[in-house]
Amino acid sequence: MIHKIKYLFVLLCMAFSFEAYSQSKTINSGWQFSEDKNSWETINIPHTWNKLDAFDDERGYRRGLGYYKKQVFISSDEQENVHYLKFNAVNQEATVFVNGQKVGNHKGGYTAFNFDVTDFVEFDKYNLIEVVVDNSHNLDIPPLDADFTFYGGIYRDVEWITLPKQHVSLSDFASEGFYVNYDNVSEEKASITVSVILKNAASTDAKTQLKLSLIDAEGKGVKTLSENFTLPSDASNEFKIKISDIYNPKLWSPEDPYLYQLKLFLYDEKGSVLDSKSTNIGFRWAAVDPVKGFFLNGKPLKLIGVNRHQDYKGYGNAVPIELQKKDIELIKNMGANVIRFAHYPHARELYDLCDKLGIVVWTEIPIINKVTNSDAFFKTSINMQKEHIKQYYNYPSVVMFGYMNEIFIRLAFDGKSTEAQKEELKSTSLKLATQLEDLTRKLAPNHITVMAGHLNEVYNETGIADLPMIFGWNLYFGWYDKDIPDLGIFLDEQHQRYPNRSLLLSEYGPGADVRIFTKTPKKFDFSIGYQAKLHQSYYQQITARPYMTGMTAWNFADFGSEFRGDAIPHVNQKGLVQYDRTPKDIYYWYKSVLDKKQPFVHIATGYLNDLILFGDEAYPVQIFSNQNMVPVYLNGVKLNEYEAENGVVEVQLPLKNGNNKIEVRTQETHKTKFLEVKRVKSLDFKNFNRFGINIGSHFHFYDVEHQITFVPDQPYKEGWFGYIDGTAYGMAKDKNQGIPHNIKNSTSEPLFQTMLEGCSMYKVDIPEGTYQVNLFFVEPQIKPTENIYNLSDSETETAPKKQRVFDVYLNSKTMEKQFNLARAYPEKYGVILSSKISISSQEGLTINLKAIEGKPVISGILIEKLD
Ligand code: GCB
Repeated sequence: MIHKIKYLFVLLCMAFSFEAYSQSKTINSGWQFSEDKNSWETINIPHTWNKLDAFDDERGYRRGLGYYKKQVFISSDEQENVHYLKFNAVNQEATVFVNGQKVGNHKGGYTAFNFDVTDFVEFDKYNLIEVVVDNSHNLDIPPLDADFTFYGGIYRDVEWITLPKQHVSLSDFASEGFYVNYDNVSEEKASITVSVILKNAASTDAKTQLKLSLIDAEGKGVKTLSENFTLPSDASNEFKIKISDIYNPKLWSPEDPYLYQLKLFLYDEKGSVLDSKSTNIGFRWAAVDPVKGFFLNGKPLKLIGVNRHQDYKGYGNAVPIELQKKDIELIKNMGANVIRFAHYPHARELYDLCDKLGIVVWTEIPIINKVTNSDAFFKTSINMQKEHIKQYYNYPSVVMFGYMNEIFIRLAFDGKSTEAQKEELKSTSLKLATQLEDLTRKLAPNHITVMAGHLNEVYNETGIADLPMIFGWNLYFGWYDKDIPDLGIFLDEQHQRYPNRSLLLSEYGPGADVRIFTKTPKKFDFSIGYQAKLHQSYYQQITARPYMTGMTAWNFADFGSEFRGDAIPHVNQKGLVQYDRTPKDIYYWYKSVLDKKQPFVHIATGYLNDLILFGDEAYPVQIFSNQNMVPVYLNGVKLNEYEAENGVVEVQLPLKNGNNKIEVRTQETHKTKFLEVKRVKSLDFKNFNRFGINIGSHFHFYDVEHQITFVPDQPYKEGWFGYIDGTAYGMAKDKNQGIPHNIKNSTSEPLFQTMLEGCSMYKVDIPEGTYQVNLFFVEPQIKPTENIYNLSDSETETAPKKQRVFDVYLNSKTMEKQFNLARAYPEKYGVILSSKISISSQEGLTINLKAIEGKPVISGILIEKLD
């Protein structure tokens, strides 16, 4: 017993002595934050001041300054130590003060930085830390411009790190101070060389010992090495230790992410621990071949996965790390084997998780869309890439280091610059790319360098696409460009022209809103059906081409993009999961083709519900499965056993009126979905009392706000409903240009966005009765006809030159006279006119839009039967 207590005591002492040496603690709680230094609020890190305003037109997205302060007590027990203040990310420029004195400044919002604050600390006192954060547009800090929101704030952990005078350096671009190089890895044998930067902050030389242990996943020691180093005073020195002859190493791969641990201990002369570090070790080797694709451990591996942005609904970029880790689990669970952390380094904990779960990583810095021709921009970019590589170097999952995305996109859409200015921009971009490529190859000689470009010949012409080891194309055929099958045509042509270039499809995907579904998916309709169609085809096209190293879908999740408006304002909706990470159907389709471990079935009805079906019309539903044969039952009756191709079968379901039970039953799986349907023979309002039409559109829209699924539009059919004249507005062949985004006062964007223009008559054949009729309108001109909402101005000043003015009648009853959306409402304002009307027998409802000037528009109708 006494022996045991003694043992415990020794252990405790060891723990304490260890603690007294190197210690890192997060100081995230209870900071004071202010936008103006007048009123302060108490917040916790992670924090951003843009989590709400970037989604709210009324508040407006504030890019500017944010002030943070916090007091930290430092005891005189720590007087002999050195002190570091570490910020894991602050977007995008931070100036840090301790006790009123400036300790430093850092530019760049996605990498860590630290300051040695030893000389600023006052002991046995509260020390005041102040941070001025700036996320204003700054021409010297990348990204200058990009399709995501630049949330300002201290959004990753802040740490106070206390170290003995001799320690593993923290000053090499805020890295961990040691780097693992895999010199030689094969199935038989491996060796690693570890470079460690040891710092001695004391004014005398110090004798130390560095011990390295390699431990396998079962916790067994594989190799241990110790070396003695005398550290010269006031200096940092790099030492290299080689661990060789590791026989039959277990290899790391997505299938079997076997990890070893490397532990480093720095001891003083007496044998007490001064500092310790550890990292995952994954033995693997990666290679690319321009004809055969990507290889891991000598075997071909098609990289299939996603891009990820770090923000999350309701949090901006200040997302709790546990929530972020869920993303990586979801991605793995989908069957993906690669993540492109776009367009900037993400939290380091996630890379650790990629090591553990087995996901190959492409990581990059945010030099996007455009560069500035200034020394300062170059300097920040180079510094950022150094931080990036050094901080993320040791994760075995990190296979690819990148540094630029679509760097010529501004140039391509620039109508203003002269040819000379354009040439200058090209050569500046090329110059910076060359510097970054050289730097990356030098700092990370065992990694693969990457860059992504958009569909434009300029990447070939300038030769920029030949710099990296893999060139990523971001291709949106069937969305921004031409059609879905053009993907393969383009890639084959590129491969033929540049046979020595390794290619990856680094981005692709359409926007998709779970509220939108249709039997006839079309480009730019944001339907889940179109999303399925595009992804399914892209997957086939890429897997059929061995030269393609892989594909990463844009994007894992919907994300905030302040200037953008898809079917949800300020959100880019190309996610496979929603902004709150609820999977869209397509997520499950990927699982059905990528994850073969367990039998899997998904019935892709999404938010499809409360469908109104006319006559005997059937509705097509896709079923995703990794099984070959899919037996489908409807309401207990077997319809058929269908053969799944490319992970999918589409079944025309003869749904009955009421609740339908769709089942897929195999020996191993049983999936059920219920679908509520109203099957109608006429608009008799017998088994429904509300009826909504999404005018000008071919899709159903499930409207949360009005709690109804609007049916698609059609030309008038007797006994039903439809338009007599008019054309669908905005759904142009190629783009949704012209559709108003960010509709004010409503979340029913897709209802307002699609509309008929020039419709003078719309008929709905409803029986005798009293109804509430709601008509939906919005002025579709993005730049409305002149100045709109300025009622105080005189008529002559504001009178639009060209406008649309029309009278609205329900049957013969006037609903609105001289209706002028541009004149009477703010820009992009969703307007609802509502009126009660009694309809006599045989009369039906006719909406007459009588043009006075310009062409009338109408977006939707919702009719409710009152009695
Ligand atoms: C791209 C960009 C990405 C955008 C995406 C889109 O090519 O690289 O940042 O978000 O397109 O959705 O348009």
